[in-house]
Amino acid sequence: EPLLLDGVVPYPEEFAVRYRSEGHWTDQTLAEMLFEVVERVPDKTAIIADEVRITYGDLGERVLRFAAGFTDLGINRGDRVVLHLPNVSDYVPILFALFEIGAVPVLALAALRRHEIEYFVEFTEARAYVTIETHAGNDFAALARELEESSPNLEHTVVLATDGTSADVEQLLSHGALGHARRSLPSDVAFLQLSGGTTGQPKVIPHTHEDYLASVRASVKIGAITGDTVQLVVLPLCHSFAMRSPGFLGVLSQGGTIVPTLNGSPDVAFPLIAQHGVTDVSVVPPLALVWLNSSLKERYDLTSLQVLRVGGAKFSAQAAGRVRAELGATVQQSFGMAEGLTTFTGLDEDDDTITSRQGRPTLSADEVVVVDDEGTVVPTGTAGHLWTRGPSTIRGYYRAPEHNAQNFTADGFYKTGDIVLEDERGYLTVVGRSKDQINRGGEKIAPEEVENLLLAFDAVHDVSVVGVPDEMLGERTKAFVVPRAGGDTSLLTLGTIRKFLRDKGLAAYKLPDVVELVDEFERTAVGKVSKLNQRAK
Ligand code: J2J
Repeated sequence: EPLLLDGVVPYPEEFAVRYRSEGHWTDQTLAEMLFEVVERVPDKTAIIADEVRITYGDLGERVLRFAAGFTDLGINRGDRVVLHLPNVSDYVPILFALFEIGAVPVLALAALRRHEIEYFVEFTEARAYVTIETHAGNDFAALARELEESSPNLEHTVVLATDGTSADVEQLLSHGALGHARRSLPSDVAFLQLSGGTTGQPKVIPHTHEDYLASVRASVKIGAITGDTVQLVVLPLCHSFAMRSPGFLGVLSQGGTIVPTLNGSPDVAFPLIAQHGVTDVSVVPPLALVWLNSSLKERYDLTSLQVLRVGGAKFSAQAAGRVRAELGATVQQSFGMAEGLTTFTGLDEDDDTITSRQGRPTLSADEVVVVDDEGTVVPTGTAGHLWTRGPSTIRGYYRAPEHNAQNFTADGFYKTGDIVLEDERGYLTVVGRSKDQINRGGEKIAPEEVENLLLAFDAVHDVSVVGVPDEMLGERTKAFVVPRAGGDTSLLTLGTIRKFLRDKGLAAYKLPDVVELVDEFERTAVGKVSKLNQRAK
């Protein structure tokens, strides 16, 4: 019986039939993908984390022990479990344990805090919350206790230790191991991922096993992932780029090795590359620049590195052109979105394509159209809005009918909010954005979410949050604030505003970098705040 989660927009049957007959969707779940490899190469190293090597055999065993533990808690197929973890070694076993039992992990960035997590726990009606004691100075053990009090649907919290094993983990692992079996179907929702968002409340993205694996398998080929791949994972494991483009799922599907790390800075990443013979890594543009500009390049042997994949935000052609000479790796540009479509440049393409395009769609069944403001297709080579539909692109956000009506066309194309050019060969160049979102070096911020919180600040009359140009990050966040009449403007500093938002429990990367007080906002002809003009300032 298929799992029916209310609030999920299914793929129309005719598309499902086509995606299966064309081989994009196969009869496999994510858990089955892993256990096939566990059987085939039990002694190969799957994960290297904190000096510990975990073989595929050990990984399979740990997955099945966690699976027994979650089952004992009463977590079943279809139950949502918020997974709020940084790149620690148990991330992968816990994720696959949830896949194994058909539970639906809600993948939350470790950088998120109370404001966001509380919302996701409630919105998805999660039955369990899995986190780590502390991360980046945040006390998530305390957050777990708060959520237990405040969220009626939440029955269990599991808190990992920052070092070593926690009592919660020991308890979970104390139930023996399940046998691997089919407990969910390829068409089931496998997990919920969080969108970068454009609205006050972030949107939730449901992916099925078959839709996700279609993209994983195709990216593996384009990214040249094999059993010999050693992939350093510096991006958050829960992010789409890190998961499937080709990501750690791609590497695990081939029996390669992943090396998750909490920190991608050269002093941590370069020694890991040298020590473990890392061949492959995916990064956001600001980190690529830090690596390129680091003098530590000369100190460590980085010759094993074959592919530096860059995406999440626009990578300049100038920086891309430096990678081969300075890091000895081939650049693979990737443009993609958690909602679905991904594009890559090929590894053996000419330099112009590699440095100045963001790639072409991963799956032969990906449909891409570039349209003007009226929705009319524009000529090849002309900038326009990117709309897309395909075997790995969702048909709607979870439990969001009004938002879906605006962001998907009647025939199921997702309106990405990106402005692109498509060349004759089908390669895309990203030239801009129509959605109200800030891309702060690959980290996505919904201005409306920050604005809504700031409107509750006493001294604030009105606020508009925009991205302004930044050399390293591409964009940083600026808040234009109109003070309340007669209020004390000395209360409105960058420091007080950031503190206010921190106290509200907002993730640190969403805090404004700059604040400017203004008397009023420039308005467009129809009276809307002119964000376009603000972005130039
Ligand atoms: C310009 N903008 C880009 C790029 C993403 C692979 C790679 C990236 C993501 C990702 C992903 C860009 N140049 N190279 O999920 O699987 C902006 C666009 C896009 C939004 C999606 C993957 N690569 N972007 O970044 O869901 O605006 O996914 O719509 O985080 O990032 O962000 P996200």
